[in-house]
Amino acid sequence: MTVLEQLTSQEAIDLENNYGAHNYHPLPVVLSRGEGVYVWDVNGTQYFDFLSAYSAVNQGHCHPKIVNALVHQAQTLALTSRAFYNDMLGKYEKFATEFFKFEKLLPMNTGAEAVETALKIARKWAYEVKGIDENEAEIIVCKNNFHGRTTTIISFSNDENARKNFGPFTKGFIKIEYDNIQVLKEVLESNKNIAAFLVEPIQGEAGVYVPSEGYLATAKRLCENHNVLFIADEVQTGIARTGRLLATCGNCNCADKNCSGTPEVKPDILILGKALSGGAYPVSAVLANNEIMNVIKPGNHGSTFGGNPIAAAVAIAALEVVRDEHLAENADKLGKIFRAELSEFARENELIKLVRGKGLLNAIVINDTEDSDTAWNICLKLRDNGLLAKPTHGNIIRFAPPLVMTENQLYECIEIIKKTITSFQK
Ligand code: IF1
Repeated sequence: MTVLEQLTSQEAIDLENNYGAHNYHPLPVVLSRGEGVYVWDVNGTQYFDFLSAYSAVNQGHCHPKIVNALVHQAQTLALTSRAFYNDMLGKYEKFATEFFKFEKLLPMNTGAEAVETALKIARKWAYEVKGIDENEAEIIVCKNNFHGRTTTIISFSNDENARKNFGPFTKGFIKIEYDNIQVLKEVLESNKNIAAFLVEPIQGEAGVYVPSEGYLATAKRLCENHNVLFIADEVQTGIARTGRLLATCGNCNCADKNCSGTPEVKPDILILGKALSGGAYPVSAVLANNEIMNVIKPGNHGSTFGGNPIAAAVAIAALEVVRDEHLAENADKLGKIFRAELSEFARENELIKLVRGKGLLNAIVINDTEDSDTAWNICLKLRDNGLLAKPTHGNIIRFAPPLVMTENQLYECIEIIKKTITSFQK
């Protein structure tokens, strides 16, 4: 068998089991092609993609504008390292900082790297600007967070699956309950060594938990009052996924051409990844204004691929697609239809406990025990019915299609979901 020979599903699965680390438990489907909202398996079966590579493919699979930018730059200049300047990075940094209304951008590759970068910036700012004693800085995080899988990040996770036997862990983090302003206020008032508060505007992996109205704005205001940096991890919620350019835009309407750029909650540090490249290439970024970002000096931080010319070209194209195809507006409109239709269906169907989300980041909570395999079995049946989705934790199924989906396609998918869940009627 040559590496380019077409595999059967089982051959592909066997190869991964035999030669790959077993760090995932994928749904049994072997994909070989993607375009827009569709993916196809090795047998040519077509599916609606309702995971979007965990919100990395917001612009749709293999978007021609993004792929063309990737191919052209790859044929021109792929990688220089940061030992030298290149003619793409500055253009990207200017474009992206103006796009998100910050003064500076630090380019990285994966979301976890960008989270680690934000933590380092916050700590350095705490020592050199706020004046906290060195090595005493604390960063507040939320229980049930997901920010990546590095050793420091799992140090403040409470997911035993992600933590067990990976110690010893990094110190300097205080875990509080998500969406609880009172406990955040108490920690800020009782501890002078707080550098920052790191939060997901919606807790994706935890099960698409949307916080109470005003939670993020009040949390930001409390941080301001205590000279603490508000860090928004928008790796999953950013880039139009929740119906706004950023989830921290809140009710501010990005579709308004006169967007003042002062969203409901302006983070001190913004973390982006995933759809920053439309899923075509690993691109992440940390954005902040000069007073914070200028604590970083040559030699403090970096990465071989961070800010490479291909990443720069792809990210510009990916953001232009978000803007020119009005993806935030579309996500807002289709998300409202999705939740209305499935909430109505839930009222007549005992298997669905509730539907929640924002924009096209939604989840259905299955009315079964946490350890039941009902959600998994529903996803297997959804696959058989032509739609790919996957449970987050236990009995919660995340539904996150590419933001380029049309209304007709959405209604077709809603019918597939309803038909599938009905077939599980006890
Ligand atoms: C996997 C989860 C989602 C993220 C937020 C940082 C990162 C992520 C809010 C790190 C990454 C990915 C990781 C991916 C599956 C997916 C995921 F299930 F793991 F938790 F989306 F919810 N901040 N999320 O969601 O970014 O380093 O992965 O580029 O690990 O399988 P990354």
